[in-house]
Order: sequence, then C-alpha cells, then structure tokens
Amino acid sequence: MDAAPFPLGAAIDQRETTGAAGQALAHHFTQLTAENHMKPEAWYDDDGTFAPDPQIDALMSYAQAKGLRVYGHVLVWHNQTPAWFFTHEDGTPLTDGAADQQILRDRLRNHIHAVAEYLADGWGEFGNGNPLVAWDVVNEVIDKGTGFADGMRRSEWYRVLGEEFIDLAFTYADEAFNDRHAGPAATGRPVALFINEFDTETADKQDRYHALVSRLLERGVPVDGVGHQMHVSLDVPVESLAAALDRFAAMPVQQAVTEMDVPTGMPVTPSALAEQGHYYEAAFRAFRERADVLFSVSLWGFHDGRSWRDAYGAPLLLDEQLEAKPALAGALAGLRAASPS
Ligand code: 9MR
Repeated sequence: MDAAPFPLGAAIDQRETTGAAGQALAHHFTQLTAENHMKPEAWYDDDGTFAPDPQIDALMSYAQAKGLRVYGHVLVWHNQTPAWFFTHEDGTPLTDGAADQQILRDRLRNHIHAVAEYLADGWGEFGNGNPLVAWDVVNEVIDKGTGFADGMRRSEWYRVLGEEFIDLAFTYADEAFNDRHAGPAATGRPVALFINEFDTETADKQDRYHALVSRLLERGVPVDGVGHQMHVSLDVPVESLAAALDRFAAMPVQQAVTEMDVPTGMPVTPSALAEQGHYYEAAFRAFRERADVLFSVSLWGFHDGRSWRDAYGAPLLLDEQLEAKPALAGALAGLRAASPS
C-alpha cells in the first residue's frame, strides 16, 4: 500500500510473523497491532507474576526486523484483565474507600511501568529504535447504553476509582513511555497515547466520547489521540465514518482508525464482495481526504480466515489464501483517488 498517506496497520498474532503470511503482511502493511497479546492478561502468569507472553517478543522482533511500527493495544481495559487487579489477596473485592483506591492506583502504575521497562529493555528506548509508536491507553470506557447520566461504563476500574482511572492511566503511560524510557535522541513525546472506542460513528456514543475527551483535555490529561474502532457493516453509511473523524477535528488531538472491518453478511456472494469493495473505496477515500488528522488506519485482522467476524462474511482486504479481494482493490482505489477540489 505505497499509496497510503498514513501508516496502514493490521491486528495480528505470531502466526502472521512467519512464512508467506509474514512476507505478505510486510508487503501490504506498515504497522501492526497485537490482536490479543499485549492486553493486560498477556503480561502475567496465573499467580499474578509479571511474565510476558512469548508472543509479545515475536511481534516486537518481527516488527523491528521488518521496519514496521507497533501500535500497542491495550494498557487498560475491562476485558482480558486478571481478576486479582480488583481484589485483596483473600479474594474480597477492592472497595472505593481511600486505602483500596490507592492499592488499585499502585497496581495500575506498576503494570504500565513494567510493560514500558520490558519493551524498552528488549527493543530499545522509545523514540530511539523501538518500533512501538502508540498505545491504546484505555479502551471502551464509555457505557454501551445511555443508562448512566455520565455515560461511563461501570467497569471494575470505574467502580473503585471513578473516572480518575483514565487520567491516571494516561499520566502513568506518559511518564513511563515518554519520559523514563524515552531515548536521549527522542524528540517530543515518542509514544502517542490514545483513547479507543467502538461505535463512535453513532450519535449517542459519539456525543459521550466527545464529552469525555473534552473533559480529559480540560483537566490537562496527556491524551494525544482519539481512536475509532470502526467495526462496521455495509449498511453503515461511509459518511458517518467521515463525520466521526470530523467531529473531533477541532480538538488538539490526532485520530486513528484502530480496528476496521466490514463483513458482507452471509452468504458471501460475488456481488456482496463487489459491494464491499465499493465500501472500502469510499471509506479509504474519506480517510485519504483526512490524512492530516490520521495517525494511522488499522484493519482488525490480516486476512478473512483470521478475523473475529469471519462468520458474518469475509470482513477484511485479503482472503484466507492471502489473495487480494475487491476490498483491497477498493481500498487502493480510494487511496489513489484525487481529492475533490
Ligand atoms: O479480536 C479479539 C478476539 O480475538 C478476542 O477473543 C476478543 C476478546 O475480548 O477481543 C477481540 O478484540 C477486540 C479488541 O481487543 C477491542 N475491540 C473489540 C475487538 C473485537 O472484539
């Protein structure tokens, strides 16, 4: 995708780092995200000892060898996080009392610093050879429904610390990745710190996301970027994807498309694949026209056979034989299309 005016990423695991897949990935993409293996649970063994999953090493070393950027996913989430984060040693839940809040703050800070130290020790200081350029610092912190006046998801993080957990996660990430483990040659803040969310193209979610990011910026929280997952489908208007990016354009942040996929629905017919090609073309044209605000655009998977949504119809750009689909031709056409004057 030489035509892309922004880094183009794919979510992968170790399987995509070797053989034909490893070659093809580096041919089509310039950035990778760990689909599962940098989530909180990937850094600990069953008794809570810091013990990074070997897949982390495989992904980092592959990226460094191929000259690909790594977009980290994710430091703080309500899923795929060990239960001990939120309990005392005897298994009783932490409360929102001051002492328990401090326990969770310390665990959050220790987690983020341990991750930064491990990655810097293994692949170089940030901004100075390390391929890691960004993190989803927090993911999916907005509630799915509109039941809560503040719009926030009632996660375990929220239950103990309230919205403060978001401020702290960004602050700790900034100190770990952009200060303590940033290389001497690094300029600015080498690791961009993102908030990430799904359904940001829908009205309610977008309003609550915008309000939250506004609050964070007002409080001086070091948020560099706003991520839009874009797990969409053919009946989601591309205009709504563009509008989601435009909604945040006036804010002092970068943006990223972090997890895009577009299933055709079943059955997967040639005409559905053609329609999907047109969809990707229109979406990538919209992204190209907004390249100045885009940190990167990532697909959630490398090929259809490895997509979490394959059962809903061939969502990605390549099929499982790594052959180009109309979706890839569409994405390329969208990237090459002249911007409207
Ligand atoms: O694609 C991931 C899938 O393999 C995992 O089983 C799942 C578990 O929670 O997480 C998927 O990735 C999610 C991502 O981390 C956050 N946004 C939604 C993604 C799809 O569910």
